Amino acid sequence: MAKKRALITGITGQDGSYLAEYLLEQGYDVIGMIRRSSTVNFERIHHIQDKVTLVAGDLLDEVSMIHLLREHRPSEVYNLAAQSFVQTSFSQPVFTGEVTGLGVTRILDAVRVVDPGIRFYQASSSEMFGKVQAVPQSETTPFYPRSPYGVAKLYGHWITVNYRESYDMYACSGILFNHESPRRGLEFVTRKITNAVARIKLGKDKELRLGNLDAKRDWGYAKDYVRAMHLMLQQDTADDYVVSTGETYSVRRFCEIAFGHVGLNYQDYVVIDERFYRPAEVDLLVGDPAKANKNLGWKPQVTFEQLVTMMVESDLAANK
Ligand code: NAP
Ligand code: G4F
Repeated sequence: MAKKRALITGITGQDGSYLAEYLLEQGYDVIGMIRRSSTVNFERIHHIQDKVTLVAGDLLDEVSMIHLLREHRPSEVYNLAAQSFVQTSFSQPVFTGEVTGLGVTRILDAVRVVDPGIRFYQASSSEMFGKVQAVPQSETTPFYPRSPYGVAKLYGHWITVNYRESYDMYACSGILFNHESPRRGLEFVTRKITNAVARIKLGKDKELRLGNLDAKRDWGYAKDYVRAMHLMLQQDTADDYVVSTGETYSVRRFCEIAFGHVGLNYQDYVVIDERFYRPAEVDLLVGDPAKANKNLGWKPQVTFEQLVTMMVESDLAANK
């Protein structure tokens, strides 16, 4: 049987790197779309670089994606590329809209033009629930985004649904809650904390400056979540799914566990800094993963405490 072939946009990111590993394990040919930059940023994929095919393209440029889809003819496309940092979306709202919002139309339309039979996954986000209208949040909970990023993702979600309904495309929107790992970008709160814990423990830093410690998130492990993306594209019919753990913890609790793991008290090191507050906050996210559990047979395997300690241990090793 011919090998399955998948295109991943955002392969240099946290999720792209784990998804590429996972699809290689499943026997796929993996094509990774990378954007041109003046320096190479392959840290997360250098260990699999000789096993994947990297091709140039950009979500801002539909023609680039039409060309690479024509040349490589994947059977599945995973659109993970985005300006994904919520804080930056407040200072760069137009750019975020172009990439994270309109970028989805560009790639969906490229798929429609080249081969509407290609299966499509869109990386949607629990940020779309924003000021939550129900607890926990499920596929039927109304959306109320609280950031330009959340608004852009909501556009991406609905254009995915619209292309599915208009052109009968197999297009899925995965509404993923926060997922973290040792490969998480250093600007996101979890990795910012675990990296600081390691540096403080090793005597390299003295404090950690954070914003709102009372925000609550449903945090899972990125490696668990890429399995759900793949499962969504293996069903008889395309659908949208919430992917989450069903548990929620505050940033403060994350700090307690992370500092506690190395025998420190977070209150001795964390300094509240107004610069890290957001113009509008998402106070609470907790997802209901029942549909993904039932239809996809998906369940997370790593607990919150295991995730936090795994990230601290990894940052201790990296900072030594
Ligand atoms: P990430 O680490 O920030 O990775 C983003 C990727 O997008 C990078 O590979 C980046 O390339 C690429 N990219 C950015 N702009 C691009 C453009 N114009 N053209 C092509 N590629 C571009 O994000 P992540 O955490 O892996 O998340 C993956 C996706 O899931 C994102 O869409 C994110 O919004 C969404 N999501 C994430 C979470 C989460 O908790 N992680 C939850 C829900 C949804 P460079 O390396 O060149 O910058
Ligand atoms: O780690 P964060 O920046 O992630 P956020 O905003 O929840 O977004 C992440 O998850 C979304 C899914 O819901 C993704 F779609 C998105 O791409 C991204 O991956 O912030 C988490 C919470 C926020 O409430 C923030 O206000 O932590 C709070 N926080 C407190 N101090 C901080 C800080 N966040 C950051 N980044 N830095 C701080 O110093």
